[in-house]
Amino acid sequence: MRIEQITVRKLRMNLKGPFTTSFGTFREKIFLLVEVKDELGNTGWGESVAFDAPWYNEETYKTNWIILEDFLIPLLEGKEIEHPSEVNDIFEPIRKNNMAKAMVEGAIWDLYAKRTNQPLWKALGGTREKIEVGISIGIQPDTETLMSFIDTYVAEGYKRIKVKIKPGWDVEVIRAIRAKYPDLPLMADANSCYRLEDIDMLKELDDFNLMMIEQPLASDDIIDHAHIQKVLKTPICLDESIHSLEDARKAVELGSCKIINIKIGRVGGLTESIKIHDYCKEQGLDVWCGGMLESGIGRAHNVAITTLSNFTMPGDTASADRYWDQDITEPIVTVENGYITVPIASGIGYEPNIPLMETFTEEKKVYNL
Ligand code: OSB
Ligand code: MG
Repeated sequence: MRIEQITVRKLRMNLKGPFTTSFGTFREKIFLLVEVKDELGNTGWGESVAFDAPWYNEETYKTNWIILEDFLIPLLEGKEIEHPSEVNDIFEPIRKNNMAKAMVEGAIWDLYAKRTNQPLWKALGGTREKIEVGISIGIQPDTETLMSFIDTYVAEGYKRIKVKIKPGWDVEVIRAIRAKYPDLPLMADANSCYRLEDIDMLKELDDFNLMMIEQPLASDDIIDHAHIQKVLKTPICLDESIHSLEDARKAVELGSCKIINIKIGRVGGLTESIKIHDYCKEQGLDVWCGGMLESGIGRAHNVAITTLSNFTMPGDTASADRYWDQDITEPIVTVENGYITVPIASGIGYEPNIPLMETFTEEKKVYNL
């Protein structure tokens, strides 16, 4: 197949409520979507998980657009692609910019699955027809507010609760949750806000039987994480620090984590996600799929990758209605009793509702290759 056209859209969607992490608060989501078209007129969709500011990693939706226009599109020009796993190699000359690469690669995977009449998850080698889902809850103004969110999501059946932590919103918050819910599958995500000298606080968290502590230390660190994993019985899960199979291998060899959160955008696409998944399976590490407050297009890709056999822990791909008044796919991603039933339609299985999408679109550009 040849990619003959790429359409980029910049969307702006309001979140239902603010989502606060240790690095900042999201009230809306500004992001890019791409639609790719082949020589037969098949199309595929991808979403970039880069935010509008370089808070989580160094990319933004604007840097994605530049990389796409100046480098990724020229690399695709005139290329005959047999299989989407080749896209990774085509983009190899470009360092990093993983979220920009992943949005195009994901769209080509969707197109390929449609072209070959199969659901994306089957094309990826997935085996599960239902996936387990957890939910990530942002930092709240007070513990009572947090507790009422937890009550709601537990009642809705989510399989585990993740709470964001930061200095001043950590041990006491976890203690309060455990007092009410001693057995709840619970974890904490620090988004890189602690340092090695916070080891005493991390040791206190070790007493609460958490499933894992996600990315406690710096976003580029695997050395200090190895130091703290040695003294903690709670598994460390790495998110921000892992950008590739090579990063995963080094973290595992050093003992920096026992679990990896795979985000398709952070690692540069579905092909690299599969490689990390396969490696972790061989090494006996659990993996799960993280979220980036995506629209239905990005969440559809998350659902597909989570069907691989070593995604043994619930992911963050919560129901669309937890984020948006109206999501842009048909159907919308829906969690029932803590499970998403994986779609059987070909491709991503959640098709864009274009008229609705247009209402959130602020810019659009068509590239003919
Ligand atoms: O670290 O997993 C994270 C949201 C924004 C940026 C980083 C993260 C998150 C989440 C929410 O935890 C995941 C989601 O519900 O999509
Ligand atoms: Mg995280």
